[in-house]
Amino acid sequence: MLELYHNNISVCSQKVRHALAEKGLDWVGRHVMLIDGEQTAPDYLKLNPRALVPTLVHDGVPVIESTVINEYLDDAFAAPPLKPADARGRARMRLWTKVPDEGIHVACASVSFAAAFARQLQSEFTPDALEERLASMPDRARAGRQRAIMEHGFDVPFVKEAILLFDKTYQAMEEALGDGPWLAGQGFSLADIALTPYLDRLNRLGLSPMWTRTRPRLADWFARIRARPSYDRAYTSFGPVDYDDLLIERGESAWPQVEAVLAQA
Ligand SMILES: N[C@@H](CCC(=O)N[C@@H](CS)C(=O)NCC(=O)O)C(=O)O
Repeated sequence: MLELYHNNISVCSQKVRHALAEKGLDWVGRHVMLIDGEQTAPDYLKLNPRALVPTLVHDGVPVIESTVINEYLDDAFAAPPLKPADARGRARMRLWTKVPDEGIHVACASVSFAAAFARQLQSEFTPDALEERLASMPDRARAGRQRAIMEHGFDVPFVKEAILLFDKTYQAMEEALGDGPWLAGQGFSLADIALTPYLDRLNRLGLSPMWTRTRPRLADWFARIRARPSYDRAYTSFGPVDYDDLLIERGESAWPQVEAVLAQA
């Protein structure tokens, strides 16, 4: 049996749900309420000591880290393959699957926090409850970043750097897509699954002009991804706790600030 501890709007959870949907695998969802801090509950920490989602539990054995989980799924369940058949194709694919862990994931958390989550938390928690929440996070650097954004919003230098990293990553994707329809070449792969959440999130935050205005191949790629049946199953209606569109409401106002950062670069 496959159980997935996940969250409806978490990008890393989307990535794993996307791989499960492409593989056509059945799974049982265990929804973790991040806003309530369920990821730091003692029982969950036994599965994932990093206090993060997702965690896959396959026949009782936990597997953590979304990049590792997706490779695991592709290794454990052969068809349809989500890795290129040849060594060169796999190397190319893995360069892309490393991208989230090498910076874009933290950048995504910073941009999301500045554009939406900080205000959401500040409107739902008292200052004391927010302090308690920050104190319970095992990753102290993450807690520090969240505190800085709650205090200074888009003015924090690392938020500006995060926006520039997105710009650079989107440009690299635009160029790679000149060689074929998918990031690793001719076939859809874990590379495409790994990067999709990082367009989907910015799209939901109202920041799609980062690719719709100047990156036609990337815009087409994202449209092709969204046209696949797996997109809906992974991103929209996986139930019982489906996506919620709070981010769109909160994100519209972020574009002028993001545009200003890009214009200064
Ligand atoms: N490298 C990890 C990152 C996981 C991660 O950052 N998960 C976020 C949601 S996307 C989380 O659980 N956040 C909870 C928190 O910040 O307290 C992975 O790829 O699985």
